[in-house]
Amino acid sequence: MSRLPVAAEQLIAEFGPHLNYPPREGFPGRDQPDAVVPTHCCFCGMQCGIKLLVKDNRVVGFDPWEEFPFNEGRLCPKGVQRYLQNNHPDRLLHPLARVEGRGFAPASWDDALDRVVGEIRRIQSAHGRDAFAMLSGVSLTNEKSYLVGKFARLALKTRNLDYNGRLCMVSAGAGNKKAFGLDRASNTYADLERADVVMICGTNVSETFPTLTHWIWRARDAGAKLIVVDPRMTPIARTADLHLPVRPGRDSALYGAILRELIVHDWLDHDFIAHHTSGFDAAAAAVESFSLPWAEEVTGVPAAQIAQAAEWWGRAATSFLLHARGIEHHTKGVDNVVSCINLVLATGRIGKPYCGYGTITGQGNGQGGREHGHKCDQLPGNRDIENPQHRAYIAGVWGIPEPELPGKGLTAYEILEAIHRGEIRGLVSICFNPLVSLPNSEMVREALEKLEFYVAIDFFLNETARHADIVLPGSLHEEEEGTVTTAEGRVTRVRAAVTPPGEARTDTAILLDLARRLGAGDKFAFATSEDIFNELRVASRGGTADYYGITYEKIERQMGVFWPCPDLDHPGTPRLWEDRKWPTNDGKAHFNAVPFRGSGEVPDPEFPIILTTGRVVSQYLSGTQTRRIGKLVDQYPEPLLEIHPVLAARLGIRDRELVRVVTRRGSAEFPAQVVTTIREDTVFVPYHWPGRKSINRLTSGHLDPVSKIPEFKVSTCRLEPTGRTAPSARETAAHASA
Ligand SMILES: Nc1nc2c(c(=O)[nH]1)N[C@H]1C(S)=C(S)[C@@H](COP(=O)(O)OP(=O)(O)OC[C@H]3O[C@@H](n4cnc5c(=O)[nH]c(N)nc54)[C@H](O)[C@@H]3O)O[C@H]1N2
Ligand SMILES: Nc1nc2c(c(=O)[nH]1)N[C@H]1C(S)=C(S)[C@@H](COP(=O)(O)OP(=O)(O)OC[C@H]3O[C@@H](n4cnc5c(=O)[nH]c(N)nc54)[C@H](O)[C@@H]3O)O[C@H]1N2
Ligand code: SF4
Ligand SMILES: [Mo]
Repeated sequence: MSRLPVAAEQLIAEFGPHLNYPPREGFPGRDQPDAVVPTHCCFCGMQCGIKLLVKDNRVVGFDPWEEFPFNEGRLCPKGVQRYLQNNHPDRLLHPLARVEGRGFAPASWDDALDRVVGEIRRIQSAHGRDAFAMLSGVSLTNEKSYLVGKFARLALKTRNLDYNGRLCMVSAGAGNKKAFGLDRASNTYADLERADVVMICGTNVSETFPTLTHWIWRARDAGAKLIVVDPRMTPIARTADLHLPVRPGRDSALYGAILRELIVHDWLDHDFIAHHTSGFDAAAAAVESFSLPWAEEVTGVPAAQIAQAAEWWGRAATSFLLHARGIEHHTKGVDNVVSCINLVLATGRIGKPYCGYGTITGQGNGQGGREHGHKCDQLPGNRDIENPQHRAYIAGVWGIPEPELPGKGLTAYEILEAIHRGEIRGLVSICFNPLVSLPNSEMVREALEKLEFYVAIDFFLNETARHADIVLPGSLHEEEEGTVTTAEGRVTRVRAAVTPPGEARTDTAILLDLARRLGAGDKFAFATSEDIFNELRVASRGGTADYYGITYEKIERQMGVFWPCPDLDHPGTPRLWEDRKWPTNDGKAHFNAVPFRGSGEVPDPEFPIILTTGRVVSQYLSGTQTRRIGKLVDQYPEPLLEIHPVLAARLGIRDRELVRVVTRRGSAEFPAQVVTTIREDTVFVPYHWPGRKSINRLTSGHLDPVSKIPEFKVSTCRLEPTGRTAPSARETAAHASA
C-alpha cells in the first residue's frame, strides 16, 4: 500500500491518537500557567532538571531549568516530550478488574483492593508466603523503592521480591562492590572536563544519555583523547579519536590485554598499587597470556588499536572511564566491569580531581533504586539481607524480631521461571513490564498465563498488565513528592506538580492502603513522602549507601546532595575515595583476576551471527511511555535490523527487505537497515516494542552467575531473506493506527 502526501487534516485524523494533537478540549495553552514547578525528567539516569508548566491541575508544557547544575537547561528528544503523559488519553483512570472472556471493566477501589488482599491471603495460606511474589522498578523514587522493600517483607511477608534493575544495573553493582565495597560512580561529570583521556565502554551515550555528551565534548574541547569501545560506530564513536569495534561478548579480553600492555610498558602507579590496593599480582597473572595478537584474534579489534588505547590510557595524567550496559548485559557482566576497574586502579587515577570512573545508571532512579532494599538480596542502605548484623539493624528500625524478616529470594528472571514451574502462584508488580523487557519472552508469557492471581500498578496499561486480574492506576513522576539519585550519586528532589487524574492514586497511597488491609498498618504510618524519607535516612545510617545526613531542606539548599552523607552537618561526597579508605575487608581497593571465558551462546554453523540489542534515542525501555508520544514514534516508528553491507551482500539481503531472524527461541521478521557502522559478524535490533516486533522473543535467557543479569547483548542467530520489502515507516504507522 503506497500513499501520496496528505493534507495536515488527514495526518491529524490518522495520527491524532498518537500525536496528542489537536489539543483535546480543555487542554489549555502554555501561555499563562498557574504554576512553574522545577523538577526532573522522568526518563533516564541523568535526571535532567526541567520546569513543568501547570494549568488547572494538568501539565501543559515545560521550560528549561537553567540553574540545575548537571544539564543547565539542556534536554534530549525524550525530555522535551515527557510532559505529554500526565494528560494522555491512555491514562488509567479507574481500577480495572478482569471479567472472564470480556476483558477489563472498571472497579471501585474498595472492591479491587479487597480482591487483591483476598487473593494474597488465599494463595499464601494454601501454598506458603513465598508463593506470592513482587516485582518492582527503579523509575520509582527513593521513597517508593524503600516502601516497596518494606511492604514486601512486612506486609506481603514474602522473600520473593526483585526489581527491574536486575536487567540493568546489577553487574555494575556487583563489580563495584567487589572492587570498592561500595556501589556508586566515583565522580561527578564535572571531573570529565580536564581528563586527558576519556574511555567509553559499551555505551551509546549520544542516544541513551544525550545530555552527558556535553561534558564529554567539554573534555574534547580541552584536548582530551576519546576512546570508544562498541561493536557499532555509534554517534559518539564517530567523534572519537579511537573506536575499538569489539566483537560482542569479548570485552574482558580487550581490557585484559590493555592491562597487560600497561604492565609490559610499566605505565603503572606503583605507589598507589602498593598502598591502596590488593590483588594486583593475581590480576596481572590472569592476563599474562593476553598478548596483542591473541586479543586481536578474540576481540576482532586490530592489535595496533589496542596498543594505541593502552598507550594513551597508560601515559595520561588524568582520565575518566565510563561504561554502561554494552559491557554489563552479559554472562560475564561482572567480569567485564572489574576488568575495566583494574585499568583505573593500575594507573591510580581515582579519588583525585579529573580522575574518575563510573557506570552510567540507566533508569531515572537507577542509582537510588538499587540502594534502598527492593532487591531480593538487599536491605536499606545497600545492606546484605543475609548478614546477621544488617538484619538485626533493620529489624530494629522496623520494630520486628529479626527472625520475622524474610531471607534472600529469587531474582527477576528466576521469579518468572518459578511461576512457570508453578512454584509461585501470585504476583504484584509495580513499574515493570517484564513481558517486553525480559529475554525469552515466550517463556514469560506462558508464566503469566499460569498465575492464579496477578495485580499490576501502573499509569498506562502495559503489555504485561494486560495479563493481570486487577490493574491499579498509579502515579507519574510529576504526581508525587520524593527524591531520586542521579547517575552521579546526587540525591535530588522530584516535586509533585499535579495530583493523579481521575480516580488514579499515588503509588504510595496504593501501597499504604494495601499494607493496612493486610494488617500491617502500624508499620506503615506515613503521612508524607518526607516521613518515608526520614525513616529511610535512619534505615540507611551506617550502611555503605548512607543517606542519614540528607534532608529535603538540604537537597533544596544545595541543589542536590551526594551520598554518602553520614551526618546532618556533612555536605555530601561528590568525589569518592579522596580519603583513600575503601569499605572493603582490608580497607583497600581490590583488583580482580579475570580469566577469559566465552558467552552463553557462541556462533556455530547453525546460528553463525551475533545478535545484540539495545536502544534508540527516541524510545525508552519497553516503550510503554514513549510509544504513546507521537513525535517520538515518528522519529523511529519500528525496530530495524542493523546489518553491514558485506554481510547483507553475502546473504542476499537488500535495504528495507524483511529479514527473518532465527534463534534457538524462535523467529521474527524485521526490516533490514544496511549500515556501514556495525561489525560484519554482528546485527543489532532495538528492543522497545512488544508482540511481533519484540526482539526479546528471540534473546537468550543465559544469566551472569553472580549478578543474574540476562545476556541481552549476545545471542546467536541466523538470518533468512524473505524477498519481501517492508512497507515504509509511514505506511506502517498509518496501518497501525487504522
Ligand atoms: N533513548 C533511550 N535512552 C535511555 C534508555 C532508553 O531506553 N532509551 N534507557 C535507559 C536505561 S534503563 C539504560 S540501562 C541505559 C542504557 O544505555 P546504553 O548502555 O548506552 O545503551 P544500550 O543501547 O543498551 O547499549 C549500549 C551499546 O552497547 C553496545 N554493545 C553491544 N554489545 C556490546 C559488547 O559486547 N561490548 C561493548 N563494548 N559494547 C556492546 C551496543 O552497540 C550499544 O551501542 O540507557 C538509558 N537511557
Ligand atoms: N533485549 C533487550 N532487553 C532489555 C534491555 C536491552 O538492552 N535489550 N535492557 C534492559 C534494561 S537496561 C532495562 S532497565 C529493562 C527495563 O524494563 P522495564 O522496567 O520492564 O521497562 P519499563 O518500560 O520501564 O517498564 C516499566 C513500567 O513502569 C511504568 N512506570 C514508569 N514509572 C512509573 C512510576 O513512577 N510508577 C508506576 N506505578 N509505574 C511506572 C511504565 O509505565 C512501564 O509500564 O529492560 C531490559 N530489557
Ligand atoms: S538525557 Fe535522560 S533525563 Fe535528560 S532529558 Fe533526556 S531522557 Fe530525560
Ligand atoms: Mo536499564
